[in-house]
Amino acid sequence: MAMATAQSQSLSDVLKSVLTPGNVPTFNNYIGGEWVPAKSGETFQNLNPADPSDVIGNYPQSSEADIKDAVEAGKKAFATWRLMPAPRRAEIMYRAGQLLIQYKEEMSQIMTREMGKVVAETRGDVQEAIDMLFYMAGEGRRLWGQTTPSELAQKFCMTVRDPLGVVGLITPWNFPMAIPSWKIAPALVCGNTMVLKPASDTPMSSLLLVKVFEEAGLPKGVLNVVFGPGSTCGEALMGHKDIKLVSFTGSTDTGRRVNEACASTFKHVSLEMGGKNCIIVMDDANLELAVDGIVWAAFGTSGQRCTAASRVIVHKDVHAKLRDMIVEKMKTLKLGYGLNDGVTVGPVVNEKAMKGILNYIEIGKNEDKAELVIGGKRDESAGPGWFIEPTLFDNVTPNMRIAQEEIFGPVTAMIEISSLKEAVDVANNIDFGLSTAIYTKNINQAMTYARDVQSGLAYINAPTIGAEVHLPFGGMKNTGNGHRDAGQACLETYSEAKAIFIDYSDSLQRAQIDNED
Ligand code: UN1
Repeated sequence: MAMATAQSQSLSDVLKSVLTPGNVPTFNNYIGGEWVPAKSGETFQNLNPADPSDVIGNYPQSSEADIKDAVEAGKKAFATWRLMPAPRRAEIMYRAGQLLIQYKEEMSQIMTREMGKVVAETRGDVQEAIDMLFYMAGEGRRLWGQTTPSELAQKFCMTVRDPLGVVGLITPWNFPMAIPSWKIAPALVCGNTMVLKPASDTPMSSLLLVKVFEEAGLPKGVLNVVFGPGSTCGEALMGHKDIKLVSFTGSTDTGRRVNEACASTFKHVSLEMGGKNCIIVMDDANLELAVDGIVWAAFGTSGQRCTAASRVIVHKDVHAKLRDMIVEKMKTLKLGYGLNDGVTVGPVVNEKAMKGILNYIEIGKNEDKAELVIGGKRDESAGPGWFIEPTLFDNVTPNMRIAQEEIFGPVTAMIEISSLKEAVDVANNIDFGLSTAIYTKNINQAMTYARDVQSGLAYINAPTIGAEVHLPFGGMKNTGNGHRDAGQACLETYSEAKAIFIDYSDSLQRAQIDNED
């Protein structure tokens, strides 16, 4: 079959080439508005986790030299992009959002094929990118600073937001359009240029997002994408003197490395890392509702969300009943290829991930008291790919490894408590602080939980997943470094405050000195 490349094709032709059965296109990096292969000439394959014999495409195996070119292109484009009025920059983003709407279905299908989650969820992923583009496009006509009084009579004070320059974006595979959009959209509207280094498990979704911006008329060099491993491309971004910010979403271990690598050049660093999220179920909860929330939050995206509920902290009076109800609901889940009818849980992303999750299941089984209730195995009947049965442990105690460490798979652990105070203590007794939830009808309990819980997202009578783009997304403790994606907060990450003072007295007015009559 003829090899197609992304360089000369329109977005709709690229989509067609990927969707044509048997066709395996080869794609390039996007640097300075040109589609170019890696300098090494090497490529890597993008495989379907539901069926690894299904090759979706070939992508450039890039290295430091490619990153250097991309940063250079970003620097060149920055000179003019920063001067384009923000409302004009935003218009490009509106057009990009409209293109995503137009091609949402094709993009969702391709995303399911490359990373596994079921198509209802990949539609949500593309939708989240649409929401973020429109939300940030609106910012083009706000980007508010402050006007504030001066201590001197004939002086005017205000702040504006300056872009940082060329920023580096390192994004994960579990939300391959939503998370890049959380970073690209505010970076663009604030006037930055950027180099995107997407996860190697999901190059196609990132490429499609970049194609969308190309077709929407983004000037050359503003958004560059370089495919390749973190060990070369990620490191090269972090080590490049002209990268001003590295925004990273991924594991806590890699985030620590990003933080260290960026320290000596004083880069800004925005980190969104692991989670060990919980759902608390109190004795007065609507248990049907709680079960729906638990099963969705624990097994949606096969548990591969930073926000997945991997602990269920349950009041002793409803423990046995809740457990039975969860098991019943789990039996209705259907494991399989996410594009097939009726499938509710897809594969995990690759073989290494599968082995890591199965290893955690073994660790859980070897804990003295913990009981494996249902699941716990690879399921080869679901397909040739990386399928793991949704898995429930019970009688887990708060310090067991399966209650402390991020598993990033379809595994959740029930922990019994006897009071709200104990529930919140258990919820907080971890190194992470991304998302938590409580099911209770008691407003006093709900508000006490909301006051005391240490997590960046806190849900009442709703599961740990379901963030919306106009609210800040991020976590406390080892989940982050104080930054937030999305919401108004992301504008702080992608801009710097400049305080401007205008003196209209025609004389020297000295602050702190001439302010007395
Ligand atoms: C993630 O888990 O990595 O709230 C992101 C949610 C989604 C985003 C999750 N809107 O679960």
